[in-house]
Amino acid sequence: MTPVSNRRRDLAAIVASIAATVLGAGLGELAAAIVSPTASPFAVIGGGMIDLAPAWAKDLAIDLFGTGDKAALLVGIAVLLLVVAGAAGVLERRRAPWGRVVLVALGVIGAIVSFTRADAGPLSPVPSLVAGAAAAFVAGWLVARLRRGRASAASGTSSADDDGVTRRGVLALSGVAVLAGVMATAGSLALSGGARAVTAIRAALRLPTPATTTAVPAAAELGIDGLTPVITPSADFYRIDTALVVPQVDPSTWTLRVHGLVEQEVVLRWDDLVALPQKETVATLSCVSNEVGGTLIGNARWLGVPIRDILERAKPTAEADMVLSHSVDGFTASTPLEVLTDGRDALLAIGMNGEPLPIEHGFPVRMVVPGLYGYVSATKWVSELEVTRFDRAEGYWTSRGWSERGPVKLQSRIDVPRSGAQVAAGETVIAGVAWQIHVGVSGVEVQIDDGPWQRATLATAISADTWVQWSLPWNATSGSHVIRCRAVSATGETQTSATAPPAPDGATGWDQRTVSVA
Ligand SMILES: Nc1nc2c(c(=O)[nH]1)N[C@H]1C(S)=C(S)[C@@H](COP(=O)(O)O)O[C@H]1N2
Ligand SMILES: [Mo]
Repeated sequence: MTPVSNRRRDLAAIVASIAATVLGAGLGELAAAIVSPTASPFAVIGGGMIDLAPAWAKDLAIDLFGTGDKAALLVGIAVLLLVVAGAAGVLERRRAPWGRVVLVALGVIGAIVSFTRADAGPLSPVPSLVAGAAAAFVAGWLVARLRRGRASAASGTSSADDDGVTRRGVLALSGVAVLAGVMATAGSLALSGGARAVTAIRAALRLPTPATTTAVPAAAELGIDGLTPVITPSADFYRIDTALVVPQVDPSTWTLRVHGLVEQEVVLRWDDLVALPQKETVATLSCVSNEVGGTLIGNARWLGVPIRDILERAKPTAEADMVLSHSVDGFTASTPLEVLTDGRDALLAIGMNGEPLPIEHGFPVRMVVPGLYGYVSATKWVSELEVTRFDRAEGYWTSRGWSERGPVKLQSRIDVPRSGAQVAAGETVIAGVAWQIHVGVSGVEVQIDDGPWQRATLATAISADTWVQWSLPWNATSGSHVIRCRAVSATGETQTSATAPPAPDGATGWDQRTVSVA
């Protein structure tokens, strides 16, 4: 036995084990597509990792990958899995059956984690167990062939290249296993009928006509090139959530249970909800993770039923001070009862910009509460309103170190010119958006280099619940310039220059752009 052939055999074992794992993973996905899409081994492990991640990890992931954080996580898991699979191959060749044990253990870990997921059912562990068992079986079989090749070569009963042929045979079979794994994965995608079904149901839905609407005045839109439109198209609306697999909720089986500290438990079905008087309102939604100058904020027309109308039926008891909203996927948000009943347009929303909610924005029903960051108010795929107290329960992000309450802070952003933009000297324009949702903005001031603060022109605000566009003409002189902006709230407060990071309750500081004028 030469060292070279040993190394070659190790390599062949690594390839075989990785191929077996690709096949196992593919079969796991196929099993998940049949029993329950959210039980996919990748979704289960990724979801578990997201839930275990500490507070800073949310921001770090958003910083590093933007809203592609989920794809990055899945790629990371896949790479890690293949590294472990490769090691298991070497282990199996040298110390059988320990390689198989490692692969089965991976499946068992997935099965155990699957039980901890919010939407776990009795079949949830099946896909992970299928994946682990298939990977172990195929890896064991392939590596055994490698070992047999060695045995026959060593005993001298076969020709000298018997080893090579066996190794090549194992590599060829590994190729077949990878192909089968890829086909199984493709099959699982084709079989994801649940997602297609809900997409079709959504497409066929007709939204009820609102009893009251909010008009969007023409003067709310300044119409400046490069300035964020006052209403964000749904396709451009930022998306933030912990759901690795977007929940697929059929309105015909959706229910909302209102319970806890209430005199009367209430269960609403979709037909009950759409039969109630609907309100259409415009509100800006911001993520607490939005950095100064960031884009995790959008403004949309929302259609839905005021949450206070639902709470009125349930009659919260005097001791209640919070509503913990639950999503079908286990996410929770703690919203002060006071905010939900003070008369603002806090909605159980079913429509966004004139259409049913997009599936990734919470179809069929989500919450929208003007004035609060999304993490304490905007529960998507909402299924439960638990009336409780702040000293008895905590929302998802609060238990991970974020603040218990999250009123949106006074902020303003420069959209034009873009950071690092090349601007031609002469008359141009500086423009952006400003907000303190549910308080309103009375002015925006702009400073160029160390010059005086100049008052910008505000567009007509749709309401205090939305951001407002602003602009300032600028006679740009050649050279490099620093532009800063700050908002003044409707209550006369000036946006603070003190910088704070997003955690634990929202970023502060002034947005600033450096532009070079030619
Ligand atoms: N079910 C569920 N709802 C959720 C979240 C979540 O992770 N899961 N994230 C919240 C956060 S942090 C924000 S900022 C908003 C974002 O809503 P959007 O994705 O529609 O923009 O949803 C909120 N609702
Ligand atoms: Mo958020």
